[in-house]
Amino acid sequence: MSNINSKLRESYSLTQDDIRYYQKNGFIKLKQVLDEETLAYFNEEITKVVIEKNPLLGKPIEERNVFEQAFIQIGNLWRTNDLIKKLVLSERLGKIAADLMQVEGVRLYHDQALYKEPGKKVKNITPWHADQYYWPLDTDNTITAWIPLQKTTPEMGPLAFSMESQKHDFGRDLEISDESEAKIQKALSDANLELVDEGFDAGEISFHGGWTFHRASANVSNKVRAVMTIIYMEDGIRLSEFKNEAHPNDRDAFLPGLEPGDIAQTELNPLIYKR
Ligand SMILES: O=C(O)CCC(=O)C(=O)O
Repeated sequence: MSNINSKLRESYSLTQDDIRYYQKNGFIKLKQVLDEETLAYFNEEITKVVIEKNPLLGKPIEERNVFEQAFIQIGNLWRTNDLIKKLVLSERLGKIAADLMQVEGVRLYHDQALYKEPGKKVKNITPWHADQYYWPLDTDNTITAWIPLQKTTPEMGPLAFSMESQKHDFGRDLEISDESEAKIQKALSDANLELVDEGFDAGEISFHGGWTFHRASANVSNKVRAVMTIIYMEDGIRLSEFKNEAHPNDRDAFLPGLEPGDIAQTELNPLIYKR
């Protein structure tokens, strides 16, 4: 573990081109951010917790709603496990997030594991959406690190991104649903935006902004797609007004006790990186 700890602190060599690519396109895929040893270690640790906490275990996939079919979702794992905490609060990942967003510092908004089960019978896609629909945050400076815990082939439902879609505001009012899949797909096609939908090598991680539209195909392989995500927000930002039903729920879960206008900072939102 001490070896893994020091790797999680080491700086990743992000280039100016990487930063420009992210700023233009709203996402980036970076290779070799984690090595195979680190990945295997966290795959085992995170999978143990997901199995222990899986609220959908035993519910047949055919009886789940669209959101539940897309993936098993377990949040704030860093609070339940000191080992996972090392990954979520990793300075290496936090600095990449701050550099891509070009901000002085980042705090944790929350983490979540997203496990997409193999589903031959049900098309367990993740419909098109932008994450920030769910977040009561008064900023565009949010970013998600999507960390596949194994090599992820196209058959396993890797995350796919619509290039430069953060510059468009259609569909920002849609939650993850069949409706978001259909309407956003149409709007993105009408706007001729390019899709990046490719597998991930082991250790490759993507970062996408809060308003970047993304989706994932169904997992039609015979393996679970194990993914950990870490959501960062710029240090010092404030809560926005609540504009939909998700906002007070997210506030209760990730920013407890705060009101619109307050600085987004509670014991659940540690500072991960500051220049
Ligand atoms: O893992 C997935 O299928 C969806 C992930 C996602 O939407 C996200 O991390 O923002």
